[in-house]
Amino acid sequence: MHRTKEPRNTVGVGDRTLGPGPVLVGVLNVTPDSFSDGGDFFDPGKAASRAAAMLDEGAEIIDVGGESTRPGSNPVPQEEEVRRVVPVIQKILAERPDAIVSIDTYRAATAEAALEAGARIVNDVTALRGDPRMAAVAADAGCPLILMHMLGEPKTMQHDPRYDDVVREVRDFLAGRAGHAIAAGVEPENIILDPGIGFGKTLEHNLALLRRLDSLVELGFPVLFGASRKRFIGRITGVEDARDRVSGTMAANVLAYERGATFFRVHDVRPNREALAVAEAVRRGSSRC
Ligand code: HH2
Repeated sequence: MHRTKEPRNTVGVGDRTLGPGPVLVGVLNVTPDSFSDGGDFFDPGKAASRAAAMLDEGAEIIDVGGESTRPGSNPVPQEEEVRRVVPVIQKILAERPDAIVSIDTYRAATAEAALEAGARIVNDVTALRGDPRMAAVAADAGCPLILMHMLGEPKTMQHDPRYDDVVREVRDFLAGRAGHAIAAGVEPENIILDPGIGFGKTLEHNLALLRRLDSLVELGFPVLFGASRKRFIGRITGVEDARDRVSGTMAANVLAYERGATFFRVHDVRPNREALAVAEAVRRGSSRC
């Protein structure tokens, strides 16, 4: 049995509060091989311009990653990951000092280098299982920490993933990882949970997690939803090219917002911000403008 807690939909970063309205997290992949934008932002100048454009479109966080976790991808050496992300974080913050950057890594040394360069959130797709030092790094930094569910590892995770009850198993896993993080010294207020859409999940698993996202929200931590351009959207809509999956992504995000998600990790910031602004206005009975 899990205990139901009051939903929480804000997180503090320095003197800023993110939420309770929808928070757009702009994806910045500094990789040659990401599934939808691989190679586009490998150059630090291009990456920083992309970050600035996403901030102008309404992103509140820029999530910088130096290793693709798409199905079938291979890990990159840790030093190479740092060489990719640190100059980009520095350049973003030189141009936009107020930007909130998160580092998408499961490696403690990369997280440390990114935090040193000015990142203020750690996004760990292994939920602290990838590196035994990561919990201590996040606890010492006192920064928000995203814990994501993944079954298996990127290389093989889409080879016949199976669950008895995907919603219960993902919820129990995330509750356990949040407990582990808190035991290691991470403040509960800094924890964000993520069902890990597409990470060891079939189309049906992704749909069940979206349909029952409220059961993750009930754990009492803000929830991040990351469906942007993913394959299950293409399977439903028939859109092959990942870059053209924005309409399906918007629909998924609005449904996730309705079920209590606060953070939305997206490649296409403006259309998703607009769709979520409408959803928020309906919920609140007025718009922000
Ligand atoms: N999805 C991807 C990468 N990081 N982090 C969180 N917290 N949640 C997600 O759903 C998530 C994530 C995969 O998408 P993308 O970064 O676009 O692709 P790639 O891994 O190929 O770089």
